[in-house]
Amino acid sequence: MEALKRKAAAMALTEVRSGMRLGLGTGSTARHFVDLLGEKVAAGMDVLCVPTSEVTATQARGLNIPLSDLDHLDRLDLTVDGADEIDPALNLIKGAGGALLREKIVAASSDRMIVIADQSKRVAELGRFPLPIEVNRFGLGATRNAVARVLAAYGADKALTLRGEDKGAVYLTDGGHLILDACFGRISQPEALSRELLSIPGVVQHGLFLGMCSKAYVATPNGVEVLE
Ligand code: ABF
Repeated sequence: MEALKRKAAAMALTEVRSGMRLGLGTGSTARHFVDLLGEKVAAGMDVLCVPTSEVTATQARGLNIPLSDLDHLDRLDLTVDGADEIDPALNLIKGAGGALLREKIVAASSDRMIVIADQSKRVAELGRFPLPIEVNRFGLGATRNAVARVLAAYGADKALTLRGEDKGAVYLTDGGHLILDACFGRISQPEALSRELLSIPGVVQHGLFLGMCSKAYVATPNGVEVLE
């Protein structure tokens, strides 16, 4: 599996040119990309990067990859990131790694977003994977109920869980928020669901990335498939 992820990452790296401003994704597949980018930087490639998480920032610093942020860079040329699900239209579910808010801000600030993944991430319809919904700590009970009402209207009749609650340590994002994971089975109206979730004041962001990804490199045992 790791070899497959690395192959997808290597394909995405072929799109990177010296002088580019890059968004660096989060997760085990994006980690391979950052590793390989580090080798290019060591060999003289000139890039300036914005990481999507503290974990990725730490990795990139360790590889001497020059970093900046979106206070200093208005636009990025390309973001390369992983995903939890990819549908045939390249709509995504992201956020298993908890970095969805920064990932979405960085992707939205990029001219192009490329996803790298192994074939297990391909789905005919989004929703098999729980949808992460990042929420503010203030008013959690009310926000959770409001989210549950929206989910019920969209067919998510299974549990809505607060990430980490079952382990006795609630998960906190880099931004200090919490994550609710919502099980759908299938999400038949992702755009409408996205709008409704974002209309709840306590919802900071969710893991539906709709119309943001322009290309995906998906590694299979027979080679890397390009979806666009
Ligand atoms: C990030 O890492 C997340 O948005 C996504 O949830 C996850 C994918 O991780 P992996 O590459 O480890 O499967 O991209």
